[in-house]
Amino acid sequence: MRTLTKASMVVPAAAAMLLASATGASAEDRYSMKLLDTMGNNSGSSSTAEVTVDGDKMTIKIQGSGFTPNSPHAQHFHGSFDANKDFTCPTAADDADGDGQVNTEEGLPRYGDVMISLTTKGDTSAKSGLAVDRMPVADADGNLSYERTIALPAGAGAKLKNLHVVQHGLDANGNDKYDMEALGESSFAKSLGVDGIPEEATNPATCGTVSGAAVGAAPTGGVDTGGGTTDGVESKGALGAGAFAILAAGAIVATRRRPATER
Ligand SMILES: [Cu+2]
Repeated sequence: MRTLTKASMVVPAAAAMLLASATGASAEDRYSMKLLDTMGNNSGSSSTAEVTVDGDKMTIKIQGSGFTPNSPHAQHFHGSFDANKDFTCPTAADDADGDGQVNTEEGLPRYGDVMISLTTKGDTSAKSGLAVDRMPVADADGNLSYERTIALPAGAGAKLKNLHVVQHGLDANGNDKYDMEALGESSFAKSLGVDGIPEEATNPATCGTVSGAAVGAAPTGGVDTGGGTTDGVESKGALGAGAFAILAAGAIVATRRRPATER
């Protein structure tokens, strides 16, 4: 009788533990995000993202539409893991030169540096921020799908809600490709020593905060927005001139192909 009593006590305890883990007593956090053209860049792009954080492991799924077809779209978590530095998504107010596009440099003070590069394979650190050969490519209809599980830096999982996702690359003149005719050359790429990259390829297309916080709010830290313009991957120092090599090669191919397709 005594063993039976013990067994009957153990079973409910085990069941209770199972129930606890099934009802979210684990460290898993889920975020549903909308990635929108908060910049007013007329990208025509939008995405939904699902982020699941389990300790320092993150799974992110992105489903988007309205992207430049058959073209790579760099995408990153921007901001800072330091909760005191309050970066967020840019708005049209960040269009410093008033040309109707918040370009990469204009967005940086608002959205901060690259923290995680959402590549399709390999490295996901800030160093891969412009590894366009490992960024997702929109299909022929401009739809973009992405899913990856990423090991985060130690302690970063809990801080992910400080960040936001930015997807880059838009088609301002609606000709289904990145070209110079629309917005000219990317001054950002040029600052990295790579000529001939269309600004369309580098401008932000969508943005969404992990926390769901309102975009474009004034940074709570006053003027200290974290040095986003000086020490990150999208600043000059962290990238070699080869960062855009693949994109440059793609542009050359597109240029060469054009006469053939128009003939
Ligand atoms: Cu970015």
